[in-house]
Amino acid sequence: MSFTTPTPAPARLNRSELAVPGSRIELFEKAAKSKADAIFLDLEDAVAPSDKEQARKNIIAAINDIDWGDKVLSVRINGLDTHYMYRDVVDVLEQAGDRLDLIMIPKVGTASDVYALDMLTTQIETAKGRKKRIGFELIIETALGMQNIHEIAAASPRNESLHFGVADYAASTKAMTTGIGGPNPHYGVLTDKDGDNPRDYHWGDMWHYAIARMVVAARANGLRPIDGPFGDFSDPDGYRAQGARAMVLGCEGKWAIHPSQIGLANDVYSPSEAEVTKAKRILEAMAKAQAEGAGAVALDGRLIDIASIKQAEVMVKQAEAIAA
Ligand code: 1VU
Ligand code: GLV
Ligand code: MG
Repeated sequence: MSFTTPTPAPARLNRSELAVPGSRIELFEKAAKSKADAIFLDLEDAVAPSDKEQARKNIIAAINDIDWGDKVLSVRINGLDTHYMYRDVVDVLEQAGDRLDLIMIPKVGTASDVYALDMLTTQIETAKGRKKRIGFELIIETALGMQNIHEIAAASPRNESLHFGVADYAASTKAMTTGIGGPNPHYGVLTDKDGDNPRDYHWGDMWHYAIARMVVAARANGLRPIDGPFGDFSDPDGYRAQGARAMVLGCEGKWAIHPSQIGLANDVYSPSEAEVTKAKRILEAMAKAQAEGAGAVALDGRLIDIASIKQAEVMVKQAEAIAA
Protein backbone atom coordinates (compact mmCIF):
# COMPACT_ATOMS: atom_id res chain seq x y z
CA MET A 1 0.00 0.00 0.00
CA SER A 2 0.99 3.60 -0.51
CA PHE A 3 1.70 5.68 2.60
CA THR A 4 -1.24 7.82 1.38
CA THR A 5 -4.63 6.37 2.25
CA PRO A 6 -7.80 8.01 0.94
CA THR A 7 -10.29 8.96 3.66
CA PRO A 8 -13.57 7.21 2.83
CA ALA A 9 -16.71 9.34 2.52
CA PRO A 10 -19.41 8.60 5.12
CA ALA A 11 -20.87 5.19 4.23
CA ARG A 12 -24.31 5.40 2.62
CA LEU A 13 -26.29 2.90 0.63
CA ASN A 14 -26.54 4.43 -2.85
CA ARG A 15 -27.68 1.58 -5.14
CA SER A 16 -30.61 3.52 -6.57
CA GLU A 17 -30.92 7.31 -6.66
CA LEU A 18 -34.34 8.53 -7.77
CA ALA A 19 -34.58 11.84 -9.63
CA VAL A 20 -37.65 13.88 -8.71
CA PRO A 21 -38.40 17.21 -10.42
CA GLY A 22 -38.94 19.93 -7.78
CA SER A 23 -41.86 21.26 -9.78
CA ARG A 24 -43.90 18.04 -9.50
CA ILE A 25 -45.05 18.02 -5.89
CA GLU A 26 -47.42 15.11 -6.55
CA LEU A 27 -44.34 12.88 -6.93
CA PHE A 28 -42.74 13.72 -3.58
CA GLU A 29 -44.75 11.38 -1.31
CA LYS A 30 -44.46 8.59 -3.90
CA ALA A 31 -40.70 9.05 -3.95
CA ALA A 32 -40.54 9.05 -0.14
CA LYS A 33 -42.45 5.75 -0.01
CA SER A 34 -40.39 4.14 -2.80
CA LYS A 35 -37.60 1.62 -2.31
CA ALA A 36 -34.93 4.04 -3.57
CA ASP A 37 -31.84 4.24 -1.36
CA ALA A 38 -31.38 7.90 -2.22
CA ILE A 39 -33.48 10.69 -3.70
CA PHE A 40 -32.50 13.94 -5.31
CA LEU A 41 -35.07 16.67 -5.56
CA ASP A 42 -34.23 18.54 -8.71
CA LEU A 43 -34.00 22.29 -9.23
CA GLU A 44 -31.92 21.98 -12.39
CA ASP A 45 -32.71 20.48 -15.79
CA ALA A 46 -36.04 18.80 -14.99
CA VAL A 47 -37.44 22.20 -13.97
CA ALA A 48 -38.42 24.86 -16.53
CA PRO A 49 -37.00 28.37 -15.92
CA SER A 50 -40.50 29.71 -15.19
CA ASP A 51 -40.89 27.12 -12.39
CA LYS A 52 -37.51 27.53 -10.69
CA GLU A 53 -38.66 29.78 -7.83
CA GLN A 54 -41.74 27.75 -7.03
CA ALA A 55 -39.73 24.50 -7.24
CA ARG A 56 -37.32 25.88 -4.64
CA LYS A 57 -40.21 26.62 -2.28
CA ASN A 58 -41.72 23.18 -2.95
CA ILE A 59 -38.46 21.44 -2.14
CA ILE A 60 -37.88 23.35 1.10
CA ALA A 61 -41.41 22.53 2.28
CA ALA A 62 -40.98 18.89 1.25
CA ILE A 63 -37.67 18.47 3.11
CA ASN A 64 -39.27 19.90 6.24
CA ASP A 65 -42.70 18.24 6.07
CA ILE A 66 -42.41 14.83 4.42
CA ASP A 67 -41.27 11.69 6.23
CA TRP A 68 -38.32 10.55 4.09
CA GLY A 69 -37.63 7.53 6.28
CA ASP A 70 -33.99 6.46 6.19
CA LYS A 71 -33.40 7.60 2.61
CA VAL A 72 -30.40 9.67 1.69
CA LEU A 73 -31.88 13.06 0.74
CA SER A 74 -30.28 15.46 -1.71
CA VAL A 75 -31.16 18.57 -3.69
CA ARG A 76 -29.73 19.16 -7.17
CA ILE A 77 -29.01 22.87 -7.42
CA ASN A 78 -28.59 24.82 -10.64
CA GLY A 79 -25.17 25.22 -12.23
CA LEU A 80 -22.58 27.82 -11.29
CA ASP A 81 -23.11 29.52 -14.66
CA THR A 82 -26.72 30.44 -13.76
CA HIS A 83 -28.13 33.15 -11.52
CA TYR A 84 -30.35 30.57 -9.83
CA MET A 85 -27.51 28.81 -8.07
CA TYR A 86 -26.71 31.19 -5.21
CA ARG A 87 -30.35 31.44 -4.19
CA ASP A 88 -30.80 27.68 -4.44
CA VAL A 89 -28.02 27.22 -1.90
CA VAL A 90 -28.94 30.16 0.34
CA ASP A 91 -32.68 29.43 0.48
CA VAL A 92 -32.37 25.66 0.80
CA LEU A 93 -29.66 25.74 3.48
CA GLU A 94 -31.22 28.61 5.41
CA GLN A 95 -34.78 27.29 5.33
CA ALA A 96 -34.61 23.50 5.06
CA GLY A 97 -33.99 21.54 8.25
CA ASP A 98 -31.32 19.03 9.16
CA ARG A 99 -33.08 16.19 7.32
CA LEU A 100 -31.17 17.24 4.20
CA ASP A 101 -28.02 15.17 3.71
CA LEU A 102 -26.44 16.35 0.46
CA ILE A 103 -26.31 18.94 -2.26
CA MET A 104 -25.83 17.69 -5.80
CA ILE A 105 -23.75 20.06 -7.93
CA PRO A 106 -24.28 19.70 -11.68
CA LYS A 107 -21.78 20.33 -14.48
CA VAL A 108 -18.78 20.72 -12.18
CA GLY A 109 -15.90 21.84 -14.42
CA THR A 110 -13.02 22.71 -12.11
CA ALA A 111 -11.92 22.19 -8.52
CA SER A 112 -12.65 25.90 -7.95
CA ASP A 113 -16.35 25.27 -8.63
CA VAL A 114 -16.38 22.91 -5.65
CA TYR A 115 -14.31 25.34 -3.58
CA ALA A 116 -16.83 28.11 -4.23
CA LEU A 117 -19.75 25.93 -3.15
CA ASP A 118 -17.83 24.75 -0.10
CA MET A 119 -17.21 28.37 0.93
CA LEU A 120 -20.88 29.33 0.53
CA THR A 121 -22.13 26.21 2.29
CA THR A 122 -19.69 26.69 5.16
CA GLN A 123 -20.75 30.31 5.67
CA ILE A 124 -24.44 29.41 5.78
CA GLU A 125 -23.90 26.41 8.05
CA THR A 126 -21.95 28.58 10.48
CA ALA A 127 -24.35 31.53 10.36
CA LYS A 128 -27.41 29.35 10.84
CA GLY A 129 -25.81 26.94 13.31
CA ARG A 130 -26.69 23.94 11.14
CA LYS A 131 -25.78 20.82 13.08
CA LYS A 132 -25.27 18.31 10.30
CA ARG A 133 -22.53 18.88 7.75
CA ILE A 134 -23.88 18.91 4.19
CA GLY A 135 -22.03 16.59 1.80
CA PHE A 136 -21.55 17.09 -1.93
CA GLU A 137 -22.52 14.89 -4.86
CA LEU A 138 -20.71 16.06 -7.98
CA ILE A 139 -21.98 15.40 -11.49
CA ILE A 140 -19.25 14.92 -14.05
CA GLU A 141 -21.01 15.72 -17.31
CA THR A 142 -18.83 18.05 -19.35
CA ALA A 143 -15.56 17.63 -21.19
CA LEU A 144 -14.05 20.17 -18.79
CA GLY A 145 -15.24 18.22 -15.75
CA MET A 146 -13.92 14.96 -17.18
CA GLN A 147 -10.56 16.61 -17.91
CA ASN A 148 -10.27 17.96 -14.35
CA ILE A 149 -11.94 15.05 -12.58
CA HIS A 150 -9.03 14.15 -10.31
CA GLU A 151 -8.65 17.68 -8.90
CA ILE A 152 -12.45 17.96 -8.60
CA ALA A 153 -12.67 14.71 -6.65
CA ALA A 154 -10.05 15.98 -4.19
CA ALA A 155 -11.43 19.53 -3.92
CA SER A 156 -13.41 19.36 -0.66
CA PRO A 157 -13.84 17.18 2.42
CA ARG A 158 -17.58 17.53 1.76
CA ASN A 159 -17.27 15.46 -1.42
CA GLU A 160 -19.05 12.11 -1.13
CA SER A 161 -19.72 10.87 -4.66
CA LEU A 162 -19.10 11.41 -8.36
CA HIS A 163 -21.98 10.85 -10.81
CA PHE A 164 -21.75 10.31 -14.54
CA GLY A 165 -24.22 12.64 -16.29
CA VAL A 166 -24.34 10.90 -19.61
CA ALA A 167 -26.82 13.21 -21.38
CA ASP A 168 -24.93 16.45 -20.80
CA TYR A 169 -21.63 14.65 -21.31
CA ALA A 170 -22.75 13.49 -24.76
CA ALA A 171 -23.77 17.06 -25.61
CA SER A 172 -20.57 18.57 -24.23
CA THR A 173 -18.33 16.16 -26.13
CA LYS A 174 -20.53 16.55 -29.25
CA ALA A 175 -21.15 12.81 -29.40
CA MET A 176 -23.59 12.19 -32.26
CA THR A 177 -26.36 10.59 -30.23
CA THR A 178 -29.71 11.71 -28.84
CA GLY A 179 -30.19 8.70 -26.54
CA ILE A 180 -29.67 9.08 -22.78
CA GLY A 181 -27.23 6.35 -21.72
CA GLY A 182 -26.85 2.86 -23.11
CA PRO A 183 -25.25 1.78 -26.37
CA ASN A 184 -25.45 3.25 -29.86
CA PRO A 185 -25.48 1.16 -33.06
CA HIS A 186 -22.69 3.26 -34.57
CA TYR A 187 -20.28 2.31 -31.82
CA GLY A 188 -19.30 -1.17 -32.90
CA VAL A 189 -16.58 -3.29 -34.41
CA LEU A 190 -16.74 -5.50 -37.47
CA THR A 191 -14.83 -8.77 -37.17
CA ASP A 192 -11.87 -9.25 -39.49
CA LYS A 193 -12.74 -9.50 -43.18
CA ASP A 194 -9.99 -12.09 -43.71
CA GLY A 195 -11.27 -14.53 -41.05
CA ASP A 196 -12.76 -17.95 -41.81
CA ASN A 197 -16.17 -17.09 -40.33
CA PRO A 198 -18.82 -14.74 -41.74
CA ARG A 199 -18.22 -11.18 -40.55
CA ASP A 200 -19.96 -10.15 -37.38
CA TYR A 201 -20.81 -6.67 -36.02
CA HIS A 202 -20.45 -6.23 -32.23
CA TRP A 203 -21.79 -3.22 -30.40
CA GLY A 204 -19.33 -1.66 -27.98
CA ASP A 205 -19.83 0.38 -24.82
CA MET A 206 -19.24 3.98 -25.82
CA TRP A 207 -19.36 5.11 -22.15
CA HIS A 208 -16.62 2.76 -20.97
CA TYR A 209 -13.82 5.34 -20.81
CA ALA A 210 -15.90 7.95 -19.02
CA ILE A 211 -17.22 5.57 -16.38
CA ALA A 212 -13.87 3.86 -15.84
CA ARG A 213 -12.13 7.24 -15.46
CA MET A 214 -14.79 8.41 -13.00
CA VAL A 215 -14.43 5.21 -10.94
CA VAL A 216 -10.66 5.74 -10.62
CA ALA A 217 -11.01 9.40 -9.62
CA ALA A 218 -13.73 8.57 -7.10
CA ARG A 219 -12.04 5.59 -5.48
CA ALA A 220 -8.63 7.31 -5.33
CA ASN A 221 -10.32 9.98 -3.20
CA GLY A 222 -12.57 7.75 -1.08
CA LEU A 223 -15.77 8.73 -2.95
CA ARG A 224 -18.66 6.64 -4.32
CA PRO A 225 -18.84 6.43 -8.13
CA ILE A 226 -22.47 6.43 -9.32
CA ASP A 227 -23.72 5.83 -12.85
CA GLY A 228 -26.25 8.39 -14.11
CA PRO A 229 -29.50 8.25 -16.05
CA PHE A 230 -30.82 5.73 -18.57
CA GLY A 231 -33.57 7.56 -20.40
CA ASP A 232 -35.52 4.70 -21.98
CA PHE A 233 -37.60 3.67 -18.98
CA SER A 234 -39.48 1.14 -21.11
CA ASP A 235 -36.28 -0.89 -21.62
CA PRO A 236 -35.55 -2.71 -18.33
CA ASP A 237 -33.09 -5.09 -20.01
CA GLY A 238 -31.11 -2.17 -21.44
CA TYR A 239 -31.06 -0.50 -18.01
CA ARG A 240 -29.89 -3.69 -16.33
CA ALA A 241 -27.11 -4.23 -18.89
CA GLN A 242 -25.85 -0.64 -18.54
CA GLY A 243 -26.07 -0.84 -14.74
CA ALA A 244 -24.22 -4.16 -14.63
CA ARG A 245 -21.37 -2.84 -16.81
CA ALA A 246 -20.92 0.15 -14.50
CA MET A 247 -21.20 -2.12 -11.44
CA VAL A 248 -18.37 -4.46 -12.49
CA LEU A 249 -16.19 -1.44 -13.19
CA GLY A 250 -16.68 -0.32 -9.57
CA CYS A 251 -19.79 1.88 -9.52
CA GLU A 252 -21.92 1.58 -6.40
CA GLY A 253 -25.27 2.58 -7.85
CA LYS A 254 -27.24 4.19 -10.65
CA TRP A 255 -29.84 6.89 -11.07
CA ALA A 256 -33.48 5.99 -11.57
CA ILE A 257 -35.39 8.55 -13.61
CA HIS A 258 -38.61 6.54 -13.25
CA PRO A 259 -39.87 4.38 -10.36
CA SER A 260 -39.70 1.29 -12.59
CA GLN A 261 -35.89 1.60 -12.54
CA ILE A 262 -35.52 1.57 -8.73
CA GLY A 263 -35.91 -2.19 -8.27
CA LEU A 264 -33.60 -2.83 -11.22
CA ALA A 265 -30.86 -0.69 -9.69
CA ASN A 266 -31.28 -2.22 -6.23
CA ASP A 267 -31.03 -5.66 -7.78
CA VAL A 268 -28.03 -4.98 -10.04
CA TYR A 269 -26.10 -3.32 -7.19
CA SER A 270 -26.84 -6.04 -4.59
CA PRO A 271 -24.44 -8.99 -4.78
CA SER A 272 -26.34 -12.27 -5.19
CA GLU A 273 -26.44 -14.90 -2.44
CA ALA A 274 -24.19 -17.13 -4.56
CA GLU A 275 -21.62 -14.33 -4.96
CA VAL A 276 -21.62 -13.58 -1.23
CA THR A 277 -21.34 -17.28 -0.36
CA LYS A 278 -18.38 -17.61 -2.70
CA ALA A 279 -16.75 -14.50 -1.20
CA LYS A 280 -17.19 -15.91 2.31
CA ARG A 281 -15.64 -19.22 1.24
CA ILE A 282 -12.63 -17.28 -0.08
CA LEU A 283 -12.30 -15.51 3.28
CA GLU A 284 -12.53 -18.82 5.16
CA ALA A 285 -10.00 -20.49 2.87
CA MET A 286 -7.59 -17.58 3.20
CA ALA A 287 -7.97 -17.50 7.00
CA LYS A 288 -7.03 -21.20 7.05
CA ALA A 289 -4.17 -20.62 4.59
CA GLN A 290 -2.77 -17.78 6.66
CA ALA A 291 -3.03 -19.82 9.88
CA GLU A 292 -0.93 -22.44 8.11
CA GLY A 293 1.58 -19.83 6.95
CA ALA A 294 0.53 -19.87 3.26
CA GLY A 295 -0.06 -16.70 1.20
CA ALA A 296 -1.44 -18.28 -1.96
CA VAL A 297 -3.57 -21.43 -2.18
CA ALA A 298 -6.01 -23.10 -4.55
CA LEU A 299 -9.79 -22.99 -4.10
CA ASP A 300 -11.97 -24.90 -6.58
CA GLY A 301 -9.00 -25.19 -8.92
CA ARG A 302 -8.28 -21.44 -8.91
CA LEU A 303 -5.63 -19.25 -7.34
CA ILE A 304 -6.57 -17.18 -4.33
CA ASP A 305 -4.14 -15.02 -2.39
CA ILE A 306 -4.06 -12.04 -0.05
CA ALA A 307 -5.55 -9.75 -2.74
CA SER A 308 -8.51 -12.16 -2.88
CA ILE A 309 -9.29 -11.26 0.75
CA LYS A 310 -9.72 -7.61 -0.22
CA GLN A 311 -11.81 -8.50 -3.27
CA ALA A 312 -14.07 -10.77 -1.23
CA GLU A 313 -14.41 -8.16 1.50
CA VAL A 314 -15.84 -5.64 -1.02
CA MET A 315 -18.65 -8.11 -1.76
CA VAL A 316 -19.28 -9.12 1.86
CA LYS A 317 -19.24 -5.52 3.17
CA GLN A 318 -21.74 -4.42 0.52
CA ALA A 319 -24.02 -7.35 1.47
CA GLU A 320 -23.73 -6.38 5.15
CA ALA A 321 -24.54 -2.73 4.39
CA ILE A 322 -27.66 -3.80 2.49
CA ALA A 323 -28.75 -6.13 5.30
CA ALA A 324 -28.21 -3.47 8.02
O1 1VU B 1 -49.03 5.23 -10.67
P1 1VU B 1 -49.16 6.66 -10.25
O2 1VU B 1 -50.01 7.47 -11.19
O3 1VU B 1 -49.51 6.86 -8.81
O4 1VU B 1 -47.69 7.28 -10.36
C1 1VU B 1 -47.05 7.46 -11.61
C2 1VU B 1 -46.13 8.65 -11.50
O5 1VU B 1 -46.68 9.71 -10.80
C3 1VU B 1 -44.97 8.03 -10.73
N1 1VU B 1 -43.68 8.67 -11.03
C4 1VU B 1 -42.79 9.03 -10.09
N2 1VU B 1 -42.81 8.97 -8.76
C5 1VU B 1 -41.73 9.45 -8.09
N3 1VU B 1 -40.64 9.98 -8.71
C6 1VU B 1 -40.60 10.06 -10.05
N4 1VU B 1 -39.51 10.60 -10.65
C7 1VU B 1 -41.69 9.57 -10.81
N5 1VU B 1 -41.95 9.48 -12.14
C8 1VU B 1 -43.16 8.94 -12.25
O6 1VU B 1 -44.87 6.69 -11.19
C9 1VU B 1 -46.11 6.28 -11.79
C10 1VU B 1 -45.85 5.93 -13.24
O7 1VU B 1 -45.40 7.09 -13.90
P2 1VU B 1 -45.61 7.32 -15.47
O8 1VU B 1 -45.10 6.13 -16.18
O9 1VU B 1 -47.01 7.73 -15.73
O10 1VU B 1 -44.59 8.50 -15.73
P3 1VU B 1 -44.89 10.02 -16.14
O11 1VU B 1 -45.36 10.04 -17.56
O12 1VU B 1 -45.74 10.66 -15.10
O13 1VU B 1 -43.46 10.65 -16.06
C11 1VU B 1 -42.38 10.15 -16.83
C12 1VU B 1 -41.19 11.07 -16.52
C13 1VU B 1 -39.96 10.48 -17.18
C14 1VU B 1 -41.48 12.46 -17.10
C15 1VU B 1 -41.03 11.13 -14.97
O14 1VU B 1 -40.79 9.84 -14.50
C16 1VU B 1 -39.96 12.08 -14.49
O15 1VU B 1 -40.18 13.28 -14.44
N6 1VU B 1 -38.80 11.52 -14.10
C17 1VU B 1 -37.72 12.28 -13.52
C18 1VU B 1 -37.07 13.18 -14.53
C19 1VU B 1 -35.91 13.91 -13.92
O16 1VU B 1 -35.87 14.17 -12.73
N7 1VU B 1 -34.89 14.23 -14.74
C20 1VU B 1 -33.71 14.81 -14.27
C21 1VU B 1 -32.63 13.80 -14.09
S1 1VU B 1 -32.06 13.09 -15.61
C22 1VU B 1 -31.11 14.35 -16.29
O17 1VU B 1 -30.82 15.33 -15.69
C23 1VU B 1 -30.60 14.21 -17.69
C24 1VU B 1 -31.34 13.37 -18.56
C1 GLV C 1 -27.53 14.22 -15.97
O1 GLV C 1 -27.64 15.27 -15.42
C2 GLV C 1 -27.21 14.07 -17.35
O2 GLV C 1 -26.98 15.11 -18.00
O3 GLV C 1 -27.18 12.93 -17.82
MG1 MG D 1 -27.14 16.89 -16.76
